[in-house]
Amino acid sequence: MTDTNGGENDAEEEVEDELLLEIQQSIIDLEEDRTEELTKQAIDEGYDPLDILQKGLTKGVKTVGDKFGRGEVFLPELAMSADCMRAGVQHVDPLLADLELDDEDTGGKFLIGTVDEDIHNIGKNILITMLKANGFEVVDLGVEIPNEEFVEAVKEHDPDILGMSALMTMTMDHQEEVIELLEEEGLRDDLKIMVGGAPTSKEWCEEIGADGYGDNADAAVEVAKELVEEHRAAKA
Ligand code: B12
Repeated sequence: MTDTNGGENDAEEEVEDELLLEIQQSIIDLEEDRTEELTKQAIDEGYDPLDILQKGLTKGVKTVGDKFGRGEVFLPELAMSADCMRAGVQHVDPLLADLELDDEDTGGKFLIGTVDEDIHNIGKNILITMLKANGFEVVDLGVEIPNEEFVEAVKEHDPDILGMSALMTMTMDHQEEVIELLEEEGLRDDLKIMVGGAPTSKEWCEEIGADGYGDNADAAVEVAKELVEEHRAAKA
């Protein structure tokens, strides 16, 4: 199994930078305009777009998610935090699109979707931007993809990698179910499988027999590159 925890851009790291902390706080305060303004300021000041994304925006939205989990805020606040996130991401996204992690262009084909009963797509879409920036051809199936639809899409698109995003403990089992279905259809060994999303982990990836995990988009792209190479080498 291939994985990485994201190295220097690890979202779990303690953030000390004032502006990044302000970006986090603007999401916690649900001030969408402020998030947008501060994100633009950070871009103008030359901050690394991955830092803005991971140490600012993502940490902020996850804090609101934690409060929601503890019953301290409710669905309207959760939705507003997503609006804040998007207000920032729309400005970071074009920079991510230009961000090649290295010179190597593997030219891999990545099929991706969010699993059934799950509508979360902000993280998936960020990952897609970064995969494309790194030379991947991406087929995005969208959200709430039934297990069988993943299998049909694998048959249709013949990807190097299938990626499944799941943001909820009650939907992550679909990742395992899709792998089982692919096994039943004799397709499992013809592709690499990556899993991601907040409740997933390296351990979960191993447990369900996936090939790779990434806890953020740049880590995931690095893993994807290795897996494409492995896949191409095995096919050669
Ligand atoms: C924003 C948000 C929403 C938004 C989603 C908007 C959208 N279009 O995506 C809205 C308000 C709509 C929403 C709805 C709900 N949500 Co919500 N939501 C969140 C929140 C706060 C942030 C998610 C997010 O965007 N994070 C930012 C991105 C950048 O990070 P990310 O998604 O993790 O993605 C990164 C990595 O994980 C990785 N990655 C992601 N996908 C993949 C895939 C692959 C293959 C790989 C390799 C890597 C990878 O790369 C990404 C980029 O770095 C989370 C809290 C959290 N801790 O995640 C709760 C959370 C996921 N939601 C939760 C819940 C319960 C819900 C609702 C059921 C609430 C309700 N009562 O209706 C509904 C779900 C409806 C449904 N059927 O899906 C819970 C789930 C709890 C659980 N244990 O399962 C959470 C954890 C909040 C909580 N603590 O309670 N939500």
